[in-house]
Amino acid sequence: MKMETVTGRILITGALGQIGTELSAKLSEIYGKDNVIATDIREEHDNNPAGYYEVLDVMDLEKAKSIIEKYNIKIVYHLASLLSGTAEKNPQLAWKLNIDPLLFFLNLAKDKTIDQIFWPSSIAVFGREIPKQNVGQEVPLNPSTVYGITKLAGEKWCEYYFNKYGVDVRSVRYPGLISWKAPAGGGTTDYAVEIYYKAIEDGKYTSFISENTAMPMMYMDDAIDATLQLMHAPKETLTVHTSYNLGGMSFAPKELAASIQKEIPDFQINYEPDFRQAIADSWPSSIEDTVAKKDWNLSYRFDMDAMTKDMLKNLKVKLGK
Ligand code: AKB
Repeated sequence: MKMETVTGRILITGALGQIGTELSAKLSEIYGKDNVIATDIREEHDNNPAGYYEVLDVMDLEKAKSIIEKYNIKIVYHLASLLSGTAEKNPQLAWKLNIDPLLFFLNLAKDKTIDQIFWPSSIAVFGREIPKQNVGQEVPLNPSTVYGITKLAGEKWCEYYFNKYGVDVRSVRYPGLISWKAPAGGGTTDYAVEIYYKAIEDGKYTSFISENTAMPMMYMDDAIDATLQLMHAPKETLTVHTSYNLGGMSFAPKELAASIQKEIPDFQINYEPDFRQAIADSWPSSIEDTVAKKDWNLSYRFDMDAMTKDMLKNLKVKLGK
């Protein structure tokens, strides 16, 4: 891949998380690892592919500022966030962690200290008073979860800073993300990651989401491609300044289990829904993303069966099976 040049360096928060792990690697490949500074709250960072690593609790805004200055950061991928399951248990922490650092980075962009921000929103912004299927870009947003409220507020802040100060902040509403490199943590869609580990390790899985509850999902390779397509798109082509819908695919636990059974015929699944079922019930089952396709050529490479094949192949190697 041809290496791109950047006028300043790139900072990633939450770099050891599910998205951050893969985005750090991809950005290091594209821009050169010396241009990528990975940060996360964790001390250990053995497999960090970026050129630099700094321990950062993203709520420590003084430290964040000193890292921005030290490395001449111009682009921020601000990924650190509490996800839906964890946020429901810690509403106040979720509000502080999911909003304060976003506002901090938006203000740095307003003051022209940094040039561009990526911030992830989620399908959690959707809630009641809309159809379950093919939810469009512009619909009433009525989240019923703490996480959804933080993501909706964040989207509105992004739009406000764009409208008022011309801040170049870009965002997508990620569906559930499925990947094998780093585990998911604290989300409602995490069952769709755990199921693959358990299929390989135990041949069976107990799902905390009920068998027919479909949610929008996406393989991580497609999510990383979409993120970079959006960040590289010419500013003038973008028409959404809250957050772009990403549809990916839509499936229920029963359908994912059937996809795994094509590869592991003896795999068994049963269902014990927990508090996350109510969160899943409040979300759409599928998302429509024609605006992203039109504005910045969003496209996907993986359907459910292609994802299952790739997940199982890579996880078997990772788990030594
Ligand atoms: C979660 O389940 O909380 C996340 C999300 C859909 O944003 N994966």
